[in-house]
Amino acid sequence: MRAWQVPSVPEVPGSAPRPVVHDTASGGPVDPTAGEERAALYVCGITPYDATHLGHAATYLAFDTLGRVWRDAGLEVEYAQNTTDVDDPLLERAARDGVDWRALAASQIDLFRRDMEALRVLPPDDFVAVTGEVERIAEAVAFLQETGYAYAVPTPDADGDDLYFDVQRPTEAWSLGDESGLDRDTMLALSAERGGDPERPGKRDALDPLLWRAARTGEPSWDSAVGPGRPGWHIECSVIAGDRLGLPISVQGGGSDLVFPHHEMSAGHAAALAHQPLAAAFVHTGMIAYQGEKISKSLGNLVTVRGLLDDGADPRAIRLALLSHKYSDDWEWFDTELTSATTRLATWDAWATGADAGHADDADDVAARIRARVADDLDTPGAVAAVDTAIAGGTAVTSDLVDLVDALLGIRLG
Ligand code: 5CA
Ligand code: ZN
Repeated sequence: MRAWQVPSVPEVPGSAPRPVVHDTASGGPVDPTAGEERAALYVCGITPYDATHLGHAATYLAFDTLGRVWRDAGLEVEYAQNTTDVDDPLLERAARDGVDWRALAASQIDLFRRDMEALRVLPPDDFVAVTGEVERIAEAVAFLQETGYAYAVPTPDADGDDLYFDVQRPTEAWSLGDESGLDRDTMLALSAERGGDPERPGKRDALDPLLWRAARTGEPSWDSAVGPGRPGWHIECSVIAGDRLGLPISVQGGGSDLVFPHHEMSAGHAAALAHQPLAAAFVHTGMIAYQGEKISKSLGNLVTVRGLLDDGADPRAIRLALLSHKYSDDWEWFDTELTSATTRLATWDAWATGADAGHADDADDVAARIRARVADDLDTPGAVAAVDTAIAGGTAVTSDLVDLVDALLGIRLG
């Protein structure tokens, strides 16, 4: 599927160190590209039923930063992102509003593209709609059935049976808890909260996730290797990541609400399919709250990128406001975030206006500092502070430094 327009990224002399990132699975810092010249990134994409809110934007900006730092470090980056364009929340919203679910998804994907363009987020090389991959996903589910990892649960109300993944069947590269490190009670609670069905009778283990949902009347379905139906959620991302990037990938990314069950189960499926770990590192962004609660389409406390832009915000200021927080922190958006970022941006713009092509040692020091900060677990607040300090200290600005801020932070000054 078409992604979106590629923003220009200046080439800047020098390079960033290879970034280390916090890996949820090991609980520590990891260089997910150690010994390799290529970085493969998969980031879980939107479920397109409502506008891009600041939580989504912050998540995609964090991985945009990772891609930018990898490029600056001289790595070749391959990036895939899915769109969950068939899933219960999307179908429910379409039914509620009396619109066709396909039309709803298409319109929301379009809005997402526009928001990502406005924020100058580097597009994925592969932007993959789940509805285009159903056949491939069904083949993977059929393989899991043949190899004993998938089993049927009697489903009287459907055309065929739902298929589930057996979390207790050993794989070489994964066992339950490897990615999330959570205890069973927490897993059970999160499974119920985030799309799982621990109460469903007939499963081998309450935590077993759905691989294939057999066709029900009134629901979209596809004919496939495992009969008519549609894919479960986690298998989509395992199959798309493996097909498009090859396993193991360097980083599997998304918000911390995906740690369990989504990334845990995606890792389990990948291990059962390919005898490989899904990723060298699992990287998770914190949750952004607004008015005291996690921003969420289902809660409706949305601050959208589009809304801020329509109110006249400079997209660079939205970007700067989000990058001023550490990606992995949970934090709350206040309307003053944008005011402070706008003020900071005006100071940065004024500074950049004096840029010339000459060389200055202190500008080189600032560049090294910015590069070191972003390479250290994407410390964008540290990089922002480095620019602030340079300006406050009267550092002569060079065009290379302006280019570096553009290349790494995605903000074109001046
Ligand atoms: N389609 C699935 C992933 S396969 C999904 O979670 N879609 S989503 O639209 O709900 O979220 C898209 C991305 O934004 C996910 O990575 C999710 O973790 C992240 N996200 C959602 N809400 C927030 C929030 N409040 N703060 C930060 N990130 C968020
Ligand atoms: Zn996903």
